[in-house]
Amino acid sequence: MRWEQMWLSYQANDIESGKEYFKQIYLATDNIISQNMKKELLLAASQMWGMETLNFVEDKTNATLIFSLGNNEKYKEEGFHIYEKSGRIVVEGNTQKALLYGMFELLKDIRMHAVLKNMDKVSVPDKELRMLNHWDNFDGSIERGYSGNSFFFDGEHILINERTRDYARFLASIGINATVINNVNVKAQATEFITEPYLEKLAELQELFNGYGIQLYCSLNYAACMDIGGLDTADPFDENVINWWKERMDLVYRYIPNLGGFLVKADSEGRPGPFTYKRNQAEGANMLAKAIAPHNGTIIWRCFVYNCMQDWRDRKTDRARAAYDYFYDLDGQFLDNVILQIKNGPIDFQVREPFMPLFGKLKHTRHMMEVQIAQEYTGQQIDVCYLMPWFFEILHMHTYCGETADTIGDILSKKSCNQMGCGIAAVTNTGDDSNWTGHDLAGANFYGFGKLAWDSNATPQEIAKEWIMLTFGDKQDVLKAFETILMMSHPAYEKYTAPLGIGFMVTPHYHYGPNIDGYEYARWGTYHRADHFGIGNDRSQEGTGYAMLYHEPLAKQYNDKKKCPDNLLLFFHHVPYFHVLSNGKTVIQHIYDTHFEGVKDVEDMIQLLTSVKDALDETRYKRMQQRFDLQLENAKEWRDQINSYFYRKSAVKDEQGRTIY
Ligand code: GCW
Repeated sequence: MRWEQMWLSYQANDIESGKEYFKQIYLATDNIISQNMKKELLLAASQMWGMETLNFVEDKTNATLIFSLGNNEKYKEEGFHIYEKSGRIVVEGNTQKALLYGMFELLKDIRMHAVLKNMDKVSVPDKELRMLNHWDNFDGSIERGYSGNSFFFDGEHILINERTRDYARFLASIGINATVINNVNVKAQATEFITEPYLEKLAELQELFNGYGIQLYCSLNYAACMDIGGLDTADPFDENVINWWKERMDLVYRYIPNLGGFLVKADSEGRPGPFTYKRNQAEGANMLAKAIAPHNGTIIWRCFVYNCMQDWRDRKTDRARAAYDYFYDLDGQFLDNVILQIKNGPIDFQVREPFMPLFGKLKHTRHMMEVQIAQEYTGQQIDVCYLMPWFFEILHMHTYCGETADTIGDILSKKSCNQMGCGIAAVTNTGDDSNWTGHDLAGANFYGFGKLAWDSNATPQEIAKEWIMLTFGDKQDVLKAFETILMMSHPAYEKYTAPLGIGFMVTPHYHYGPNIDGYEYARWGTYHRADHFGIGNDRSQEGTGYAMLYHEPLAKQYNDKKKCPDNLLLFFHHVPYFHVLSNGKTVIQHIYDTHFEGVKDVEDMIQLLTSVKDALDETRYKRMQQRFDLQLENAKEWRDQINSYFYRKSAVKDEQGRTIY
């Protein structure tokens, strides 16, 4: 099966201008990246204009397209400058990788029919680490994967082929510079990744990635020293454990000298970690960090640590507090080559959550943010849910950390909280489906993440337009229809699923479709606490106190029912169904209204898709249409289950007398 090219299909539309600049190309250096650049330029030129060869020249005097290595502090390591002057285009950067990014930008501009004459743009990424996290298992399955199986692994083998190369091209084309290829839940055979039989293959993969400016990372099993090392402890203070990891890292780096490092999920959802030995998270992370430091490696340590054996009767323990409670006091204790990886919200990638209060509180610890473009809780790539508006909102939230630059985006781009080299990671939505992402429109999340990772100020709407044009061509009606669909999709999903920031209410384990009480009496710490009178979690000062973990004025705002934003009300408060929201509606009426509206939104999206049917190729149209049918069913199921549940609980009728079962 041949796979598709997503936004890198140079045949998506007719390109007239630009060809004249491809007459003589000056690309002086000869290294693994420049070779790939030559290949890409030829591929693009042949597909856009039918050119069969390109003329790469040694002398720039008459060159029409010049890639030039320079030394300009402003561009740092990865930024570039593209300008047109007197019939020639110059792409400048300080490193070969910067030129690679500049090349992809130029090709994009050409395909977007940008005016090349006198163009002049400088682009420097605002975040250093722009990373994907794959939850791919060694057997080829993918945890929370919704687009087929892994293209990295099959039956405990590491795959490296043309598809891997295309993957690397995609990443480079949107500026992603690091990737973790295996699931953070490292079990069984995957623990052996760091043994000789696999290291050779991983080295080969890193070699391929080198050609696209991508650093390879792997996830590791904290108890590997026991599982494969034969030790009887994983205590980070134990001499044997310390030595085992030192030797292990030496071995790993002998094979892969420029491996980025490791991502670690410890003491979380059954994974081993330092807690077993009464050591804290810093003690655990630092042991690995010391072992990897001689090789300039980095340990990325996840903060997704919470008690997943909670008693649902217990109203004081609050999963939302967990990461804060475990990590806040350790601020300043992590070594410099540790980066904490913090999920955007305190619970788990819900359609709406407040931001994790560790942002703006950690002042002496490197940290980055983790988001999820695999749509585990946002429709599983059956329902369309374009996440960039949501991520954009998160990146622009103020933490009120006391510095002028105080948004989450500012922190991730080193502007505040003493950050040195940090960034953003996304749990990715890719698999071996021919279109890579299952839903064709889910490609917008892959593309969009790269763009926002590069620049927190890239607007979701512009990103969407760009992506549609590169992926589907430039027919105006298609552009308009898809742009509308994408931009309405996250609000729609929020409307027809769990209301007012309450989250969860999903089918246990699978996390698709409604099951309002599915997690209510379970151990996972995700409750809605609905009864005959009201609904919501009391996280105010009188409740679990979570609201007070934020800097002022946020703490006060979240703590007060009357000031708390509507869309987070039930996250922070338990309120009666008659509580009046800022829009003047009662909570119960809001629930009814949004759930009816959400379904209507999906119907509108389907109409939009149908309206451009003739302008789309059949394969993609059919794939999308089938998914939209399922999405409509899903939305109806959510609407009717949620509305019926709360109607029966509250016994309050819908003001508009619509059908509630
Ligand atoms: O949301 C939960 C997922 C798990 C995942 C975990 C995590 C990889 O349901 O499948 O495990 O988060 O982030 O570690």
